[in-house]
Order: sequence, then C-alpha cells, then structure tokens
Amino acid sequence: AQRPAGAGEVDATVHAADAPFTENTTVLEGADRRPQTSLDGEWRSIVDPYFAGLYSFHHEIKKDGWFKDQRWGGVGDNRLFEYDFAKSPTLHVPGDWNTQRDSLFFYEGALWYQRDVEWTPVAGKRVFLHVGSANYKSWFWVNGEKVCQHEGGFTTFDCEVTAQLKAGANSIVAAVNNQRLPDGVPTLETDWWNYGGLTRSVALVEVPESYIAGYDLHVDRATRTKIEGWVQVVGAKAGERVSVSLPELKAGATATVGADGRAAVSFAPRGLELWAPGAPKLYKVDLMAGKDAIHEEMGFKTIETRGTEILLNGKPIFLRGICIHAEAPLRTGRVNSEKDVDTLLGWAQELGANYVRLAHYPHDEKMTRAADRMGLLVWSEIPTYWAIAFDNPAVLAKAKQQLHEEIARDRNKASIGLWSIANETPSTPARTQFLTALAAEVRLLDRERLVTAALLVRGVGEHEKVVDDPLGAALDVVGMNEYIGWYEGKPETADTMHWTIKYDKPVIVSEFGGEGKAGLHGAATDRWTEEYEAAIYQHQLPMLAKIPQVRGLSPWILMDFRAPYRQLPGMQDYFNRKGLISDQGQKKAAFGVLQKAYLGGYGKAD
Ligand code: GCB
Repeated sequence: AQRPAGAGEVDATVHAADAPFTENTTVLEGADRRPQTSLDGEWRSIVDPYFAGLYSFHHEIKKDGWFKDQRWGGVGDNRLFEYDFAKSPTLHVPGDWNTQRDSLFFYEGALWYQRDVEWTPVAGKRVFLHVGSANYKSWFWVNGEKVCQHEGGFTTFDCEVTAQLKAGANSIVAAVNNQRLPDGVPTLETDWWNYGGLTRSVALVEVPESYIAGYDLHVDRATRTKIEGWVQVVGAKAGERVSVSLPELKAGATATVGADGRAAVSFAPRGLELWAPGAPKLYKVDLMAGKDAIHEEMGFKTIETRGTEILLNGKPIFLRGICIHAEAPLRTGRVNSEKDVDTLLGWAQELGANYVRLAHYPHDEKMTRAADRMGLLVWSEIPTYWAIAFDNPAVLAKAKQQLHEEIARDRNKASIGLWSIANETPSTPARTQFLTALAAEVRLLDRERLVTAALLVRGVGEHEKVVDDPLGAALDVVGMNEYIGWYEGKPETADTMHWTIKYDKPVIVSEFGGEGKAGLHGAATDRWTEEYEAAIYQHQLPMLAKIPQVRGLSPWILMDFRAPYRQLPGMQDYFNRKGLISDQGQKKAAFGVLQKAYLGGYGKAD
C-alpha cells in the first residue's frame, strides 16, 4: 500500500469504511435513445487538493461540506464559508480538466463541479442523472442532498434524483477525484494520461414510474433468423405487456412480464438482413412497456468460434484492425464528441480496417454507436490492466462492477464482438483465478459475444515465442501482445521468429508496433524515424501471416497519445508515438504499409 498524498486524502481505513464505494447507481439501458435534458456546458469548478470540501481536519465527512453550495453574502454577513461556487472559474462538461487549464495538466486529486438547473417536475415521472463517465471516483448531490457515489472512470452510470429535484432552480454538485489508487481498476500504473473530471456528457433523463430498465435482443446462432431475448421492466405488475417491433419488416412480438419484471421475447421476422462490416444494416426497433417506449436502432449478427476460426454470421472472418485510445484527435484530451469519434473511426476505415480494439477501457457510447453505423467490429475492454491487486476481493468486485456497467450499456450494439477482460497481466495463480471469475461473469451477462484478453507472450531464447498463459483456457479468443523490433530485437528479428501457440483457439495479435515521430526521416535502422516504425510493420506482417491460428490483428496504435511514461525530449514529450497517425493528424509511413496490406486483403477469409 502506498502512503496517501495530502492531509485530506482518503486513507486506507476511511477507504475501507467507504467500501463498497459505489452507492445508488444503476445503468439505464438505452438512456442515449431517450429524450434528455443536457447538462453539458460550463460548470463552476473548485480545485480541492486536500479534499477539504468533503473531509474535516480530523478526516470526518463534513455535514456542511461544499456540496451545500452556500455563499457568503458579502460585508455584513457573519456566517463563515470558505468557498463560493458562484465566484469560481468554470470548466466545460464534457471535458477532462487537464487540457482545459494549464495548471491542471498534471493534476491528480479532487475537484468540485457545480451548476444550476431549472426544473419542472412532472407527476408520475422519475428522473435520473445520466453520467457518461467521471474519472475516477465521483460523488453527486442535488440541492445539498447526496444522491450517489461511483467508482470507475470509464463506465456510464445513472443516479436517481427524483426525490431531490424541486420545481424551479436546483443546484447540482459533483466532486470527482482522479487520484490513482493501489486498489483501483486500473491501479497506479497505466500507459495513458490520467485525464480527470466529468469527461463525458451529463444529462437528466425522465422515465415513467414503471420503465424499461434493460433489454437484450439478438439473433439466435442456430437459425440466424429468429430474434430472441428479454425486456426488463422496473415497477411493472406481473402480467403487464411488453412489445418489441421492427416496423421496417412489419414484424414484432408481445410478451408478458413475469414476477421478476422480465419478459422473454422471440419472433422470426421475414427477410432479416444481418449486420456485418461492409454491410452494417441497422433496424429501428421500438420497445414498449406500459407508458414507456424506447426507440432503438439495432443490428443483428452472430459471432462464434469453430476450432481456430472466428465465424461472423456463420462465415469465417479475418479481423483487420487497429487499437484506438480515447485520445481526442488534433486537440488531445479525452474523446467526447461526435467529431472526435468520426475522425478516429474514419481513419480506421481509411486504413481498410473491419475491426477496432477500443483500448483499454470502455469508450464513449458515441463510439460504439458510430461503430454500429460504420460497420466496424469492436473489441471492448475493462481496465484490468497490468498488475492490479488480483489478490484483493474488493478489487474483483470493482472489476465485476465495471464489467456489468460496460455490458449493460453496450450489449445491444451490433458492433461489439469481443469482451476483453484484461491486458498484459502477470501470470500468477491469483491473477488466473481472478480473471477466470471475470470470464464466467461475462458469460452470465452476455452469451452472444466472445470472451478475450490480451496476454503476454513468453520468449524461449532469441528465436522462439510461446503463447501458453494458463488464462488462455478461460477465453474464447486468445489475444496476444508482442513488441519484436521495439522493446526487443530489431525489426528483422521477426523474420526468423518461431511461434508456438498452445491452444486450439483463434488468436488475435492484439498489439505490436513501435514508435516513430511524424516528420522525422532517416534510415530504416534509426529508431524514432518514420522509416524505423514502418520497418517494424514490414517485418511483422509476413511473420504473423505464417502463424496458422492468427485470425486478426490490431497493431498498437491508430494515433499518438499522451502518456506519463514517455518523456524523451524532442521525440516523445509525454506522447507515446506508436501511432500510425500523429496527434495532429499527420499520417506516418507505417500507416501506408498497413493500409496497403489491409486493402490487399491481408489474412483474407472474407
Ligand atoms: C502495451 C500496452 C499498451 C502500451 C504499449 C506500449 O503492451 O498494452 O497500453 O501503451 O504496450 O506502447 O508500450
């Protein structure tokens, strides 16, 4: 355990008393398809490195913390308040704080947000605060009353505020703390910038008293013509009717809700066109239950494995992909707009990709919606990254929570093909037990997608690589990362490498690559040049094509991204430069190498 920084920081005991940290949050599935009152825009902000707004000098939770949003009335007002939101500068939501104010670039700690909202309550409606993401821990209050708290910086969650919102003006306060924690998911080490704050959109969402809380509609693997699944209704009476319809095919079904609030749905529309990269057919799907309705847009596909093959809609597919971080193109910072998403996925399509690995955490929902529309198969991941505290059951609970939130939000996205439970974890018995439990959890939540993880590979001498991490047994598809030519050997080391893969399962090379600075030219033997990076691709592609189990690639990475580890002045300057494209949008030579291979049908199979 590491010593907490700052007098007001949450120490180990307080942290334990807070456990489980997440309280009163849920996931309203399909929230982005419901009418919303956006809370995006300018919020007042107070930087609070000692978290003095929440904790007293003896580290007790304050009764009259800054969440009360009280204000000193000026000369003559003898009450004592040592903060004032109304006189504090603003930050934009959605947005990481680091790229909005120079003094917050390296900030890791607590920060307060406040804004006013005019509201007219409607009888018979419930209201939720819909938070796209808040990195890493967050607390929310409405009119001084606490409504929820949440842990996990990349998942979307909802917090009910019906009882606290009143007619007229309301004050909404959030505290967000992005301090890295030994028992966090992720933990202290990550090769990406720890962007803090309300990094994605925030909105109020109204639903009827009895509402559709979740649903899972997919086409069955056996016939690939029957749509089946369930709709979950909160507050429904047993026997209440639910309907699902696809107007375009004049098809649908009605079903009744059981005692558990769930209605099983099954129907076989005539002429159902399946979703696939290159033919991303989406249908309008109307879900109704009592007074509630959600108007979805969904695609239907099947994905499964057969021996070492990946089958999409029953046919073998090779995944020509690329890894993507949620780093915003051209301006840096966290991705949060349609424009960011269109730029990144547009580049992936230009590259000839049919698949993207959204590393290393769930991305903005705009991203998976766009992947649905553009026809890119998605690998979605939770930040079980490197050496998190695998021996701590509380950490397993946090990882499971993030998995639940990720899958609840995206289980109806046609683009999602793979749920990844980890990246480059150390092979220890505690790790294997932890991740085997996560794999089982995925299968409880979603049987329609494949379970994967990016494993480390083992070197035997200089010319042999072995993939035999015991975690492979728990996966449907084995992901593996390797950096021949960058962290070890030279680009041409790949030419004579011999690979042994110990599973009869499909393998995705989830990462390979090397750094190159855009505009820096030289010999293919000179590290940091575009030519060196391109040479890595030139030697990797033929090597990987010879491994019989390989069914896909997602090299590291589409675009350069900010990373605290990467400091070499003049070359990195806090950027990991393994992008095919620079953070300013310049395509490097390696982009052309991979594009040529992909457009030439690398790996074939579809
Ligand atoms: C990896 C990690 C990725 C890093 C990359 C690198 O293996 O999965 O997060 O950024 O290597 O550049 O070293």
